[in-house]
Amino acid sequence: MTVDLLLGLQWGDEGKGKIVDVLTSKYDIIARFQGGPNAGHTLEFDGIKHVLRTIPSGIFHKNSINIIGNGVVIDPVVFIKEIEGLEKFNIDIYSRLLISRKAHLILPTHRLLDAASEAAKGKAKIGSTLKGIGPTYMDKTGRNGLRIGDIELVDFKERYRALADKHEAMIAFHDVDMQYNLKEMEAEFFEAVEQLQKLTFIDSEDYINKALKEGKSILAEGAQGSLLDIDFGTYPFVTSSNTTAAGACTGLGVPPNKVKNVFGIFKAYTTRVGSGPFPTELDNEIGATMAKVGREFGSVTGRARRCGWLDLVALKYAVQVNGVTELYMMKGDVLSGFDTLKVCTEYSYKGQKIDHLPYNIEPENIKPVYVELKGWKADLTSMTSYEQLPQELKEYIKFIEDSVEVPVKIVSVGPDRMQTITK
Ligand code: 2SA
Ligand code: MG
Repeated sequence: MTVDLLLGLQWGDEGKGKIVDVLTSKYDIIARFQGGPNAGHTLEFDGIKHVLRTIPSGIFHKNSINIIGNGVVIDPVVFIKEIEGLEKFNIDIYSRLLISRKAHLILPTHRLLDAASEAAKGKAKIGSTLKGIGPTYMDKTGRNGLRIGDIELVDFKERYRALADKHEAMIAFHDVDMQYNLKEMEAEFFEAVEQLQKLTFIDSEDYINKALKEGKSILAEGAQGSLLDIDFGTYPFVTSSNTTAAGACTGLGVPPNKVKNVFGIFKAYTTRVGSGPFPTELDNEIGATMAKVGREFGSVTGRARRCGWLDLVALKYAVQVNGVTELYMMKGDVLSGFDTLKVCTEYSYKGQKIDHLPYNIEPENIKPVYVELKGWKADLTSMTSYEQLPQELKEYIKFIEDSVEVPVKIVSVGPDRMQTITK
């Protein structure tokens, strides 16, 4: 069998959690391949809202196996809290969740280093989620990291100490004013590591490839979004992993020729949290309306998200880099009520019109060029079929499809599982 990918095409928060939940019943295995507790995948059903951080969204389905792949970074403290939250709903996590031994561990000092690095950057800060993501991936590529498999070694504590001591020296080097109680953080860390050992650690690349041979179907669930990719995103305002399609191969050990469908999720408009360029940002009433109606606040950190019009230049770029085969449009309901909608189709770059994402998309270099489309007034949230959708919305969708040359297959009209229209 093959692997399908589900990826966010913008700057994250496209609604991946909801869609992966809608899709999971079709797959035997759901796997996360990158990122860590910087993600917050929101799922709503039966009147309850769940926010998943590191655990794949298939955990709510009793027949799915969920894998945390080697490309993920795990903070045991956050992870155990997430498990405890799920246990309240009587979910048998222990039989449904497997963790790669090669996934890296986020240490308490990684979180401190993240904070120290951001503080030292001052105005130039990335706006990181302060979960220790950057420093953990730095240790991974710097070949210093600790992995899940190391927990099983007799000298884990010594290895931990050596790395944490080095981190402490680095924190001091940043020379920023920071108060912390590392002893307390470490006690919590080791308690969580103890708990973590109740879970099953596996050699996930072997497990996954054998599962493929046995005919099992796999869905790889991306976190963050394509424009936050370490290579193809708006560097340096990005996260530290490959959020794009290729990341699923390196983050799970899946060969490229086993990847089949690539589902790309995007919002009908655009949002971004943290710093960095955002060409179609609306720092005005329209943006404020989108934020309010769309409840645009980070599911984890509660940070307000910046809002703006749909950027088709950026979307086309993401579709290209990922090889998207189907598009899923989220939050169309949030755009109800506007007389006209703008869509960015080109950038004006150094006085010339271009239709691709240039190296530097800082506001002083590019200005978005918009096309105006008619808005719609109807409330979409109780609509259940594509035929019911307003003509203007259908035209909005058609405009997107013609521009990026990939069909929109799902239109989401609300946060609930049920508010999902298949075209
Ligand atoms: P980091 O923490 O090092 O990965 O941050 C680097 C940049 O990546 C952005 N980033 C995100 N953007 C949107 N959503 C994210 N996840 C949470 C969510 C965020 C939240 O899904 O709701 O709760 O606020 C996410 N994770 C990382 C981040 O803003 C930096 O720009
Ligand atoms: Mg999110």
